[in-house]
Amino acid sequence: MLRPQDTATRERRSLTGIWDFRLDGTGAGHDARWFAGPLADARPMPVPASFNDIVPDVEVKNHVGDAWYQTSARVPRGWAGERIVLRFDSATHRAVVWINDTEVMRHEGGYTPFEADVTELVTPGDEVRITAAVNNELNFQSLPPGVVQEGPRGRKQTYFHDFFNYAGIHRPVYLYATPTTYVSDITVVTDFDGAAGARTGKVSYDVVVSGDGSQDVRVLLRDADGEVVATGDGASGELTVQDAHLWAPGDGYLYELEAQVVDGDALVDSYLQTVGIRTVEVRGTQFLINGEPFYFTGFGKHEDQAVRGKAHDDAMLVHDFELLDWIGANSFRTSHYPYADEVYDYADRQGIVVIDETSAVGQNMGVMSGMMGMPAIETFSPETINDESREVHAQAIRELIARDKNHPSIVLWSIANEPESASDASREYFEPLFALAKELDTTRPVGFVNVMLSPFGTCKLAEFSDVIMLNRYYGWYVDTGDLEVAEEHWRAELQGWASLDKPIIITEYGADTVAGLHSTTADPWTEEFQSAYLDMNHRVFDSIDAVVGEQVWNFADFQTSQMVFRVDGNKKGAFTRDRRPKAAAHLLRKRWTGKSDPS
Ligand code: GCB
Repeated sequence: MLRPQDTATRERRSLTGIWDFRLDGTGAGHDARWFAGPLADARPMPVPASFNDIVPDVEVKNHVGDAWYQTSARVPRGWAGERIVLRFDSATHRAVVWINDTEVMRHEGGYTPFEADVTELVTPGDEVRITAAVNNELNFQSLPPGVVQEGPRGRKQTYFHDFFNYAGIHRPVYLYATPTTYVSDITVVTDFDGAAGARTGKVSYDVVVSGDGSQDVRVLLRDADGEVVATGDGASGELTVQDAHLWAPGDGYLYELEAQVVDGDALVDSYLQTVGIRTVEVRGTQFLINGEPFYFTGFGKHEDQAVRGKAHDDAMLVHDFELLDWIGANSFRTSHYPYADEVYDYADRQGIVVIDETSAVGQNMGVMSGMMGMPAIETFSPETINDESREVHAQAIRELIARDKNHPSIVLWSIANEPESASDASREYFEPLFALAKELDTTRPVGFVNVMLSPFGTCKLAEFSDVIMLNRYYGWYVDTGDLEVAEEHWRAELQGWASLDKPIIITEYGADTVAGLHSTTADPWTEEFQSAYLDMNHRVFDSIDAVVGEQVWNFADFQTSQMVFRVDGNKKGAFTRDRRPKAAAHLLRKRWTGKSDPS
């Protein structure tokens, strides 16, 4: 499924703005056909935004169930004779969508796009009513999982992950038009020959055309100056680029592939696909980009900010990337779900390396009972995470790779964060999912993120992972405050993992820190402790060759559900939620750039 574009043959109309909105905790709106007319008793709600923090009302913030959104839009007159599509970049966590009185689509999963061909239901020049019932409930068959319980004050959502269950329409919505015969998919895979200075780039492409018209395809590859550097005929082939400028970390050089459907001399459709020529390979304990060892510096991030919650926001996007540049980060992980398309586009352009993660987070009841004092239940069982859940997970992997496969910035797929991984049941659940991801993309390594509860020697999934990704909190959740003991324990465990002859990325290490809290004795929660904690971790990483990356948890403070050990959210950010640096940010900048001046 390709993103909407404005090209010589395509046009899109954004439906972002203020929509009508109404909560529906009992699901009454479906039977009452709220889609069949103007939404009664509606209040205004911005799209994109999480609805939770827009209104100062706990009922809105903690709402469980459906949230109805409605808008109307005029279909451009000029779209007569075109194929017209309605697209949501995401709706969290699932949605049913109507055009006027007709249901046009349903989608499960809160972080990937969905769309419907609505040509037959709309008349160019006329207005249409668009209604979406967005549901935010989490259960054992959703990603991420959760449980809805009846409480004294109505239904309450609990979940097993450490970020607030923001919901709503988080990303843009479009009506767009394409020709009736159109490019429906493009896959590019890149490679190169030759040494630095005289590289010949190879761009294999595969274009899928849908519709009844001409299926003839022509492709043109342009460099960043707009010069055509290669052309090809046919729906698939390989283009050769003399003296190719490679995409590399810190150098987001992009070519642009134009895929044209042609009918003789006539242009039927045109779609533009950016291309970064680069390779990714795991060899022994090395992670190679363009054949050169790469060391990840950066963060696990979140899509999270005040007021908007998880909504995409260009100002925040650009600001966050400026901060990544300032601090010397060359990478981040899209913890713990696929981010907005715009984020990967920008990472491609900025030469920032991305570990792309599914929304499989919290599949671990051990963490819940061990750390959060919840009753012990089995993670994988017919009543909890089961075969149906696995199919949902498989679909999430399919949608992630289908959406993101052409981004040069993405070098590694993470199919889950901290699932149970020491049991036979976890192995049974995950083995086919690793196989699926590897089958869908043979060009990138695949991994998952291991939790402390499955230390070295106990993990039953590591053998399927091309890269070992570890989240460890020695000195914080264990050996709290005792950095000397923590250092010994951490080094001992890491030496074990290093014996597997795979690259190791530390995908999380961090300490909650209240900005402005200080102590001479570096006590937990102070800025001094966060710095000392990071220094200790860095000593450990620097002593182990197989460690090829360090991503601090987290880039910035973020909102969570209410828990006794969260103070207005998780405070492990190097930056505060409004992106002010803590002392740790300066420490990281020194380590990653060598710079210590304040600007
Ligand atoms: C983890 C999780 C992350 C949490 C973090 C923490 O291991 O992957 O989602 O926020 O720990 O701060 O506890």
